[in-house]
Amino acid sequence: MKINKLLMIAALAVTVMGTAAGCGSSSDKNNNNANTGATNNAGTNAGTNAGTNAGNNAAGGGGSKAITIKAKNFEFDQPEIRVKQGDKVTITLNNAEGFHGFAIPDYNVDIKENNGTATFTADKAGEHEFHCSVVCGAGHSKMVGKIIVE
Ligand SMILES: [Cu+2]
Repeated sequence: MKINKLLMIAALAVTVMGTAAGCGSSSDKNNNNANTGATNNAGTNAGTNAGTNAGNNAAGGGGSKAITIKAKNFEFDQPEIRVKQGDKVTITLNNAEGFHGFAIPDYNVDIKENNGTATFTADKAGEHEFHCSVVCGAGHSKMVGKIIVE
């Protein structure tokens, strides 16, 4: 009976010490985690807001823009087209030599006839590939370019 009582006290002491130690170390870990998380969130938010605002400010479009592209074997006369975001863009394809098409997949544009036109609103910022959409010969795959919406 006396031995049992001693054992119980010893066990209780170990339990209390263990709990205290466990509490302290886990609370330290929690504090570290909370600080790291807060710092990361602040960084992400600042970056996103700055990017969005800059993009909106840069967009001064909304006008109409007519562009005629001349195609020959095997290139377009403008490998790079620049428009403002929000512009209503009308493209005319003029086949100066050979027979070619003009497609901008991102804007669902695909002109396949000589002096054909397509009109779209340049609402997606960034670079969008365009290419010849009529298999025209040996240099067909080289007939690519990009439209830059800024
Ligand atoms: Cu082609």
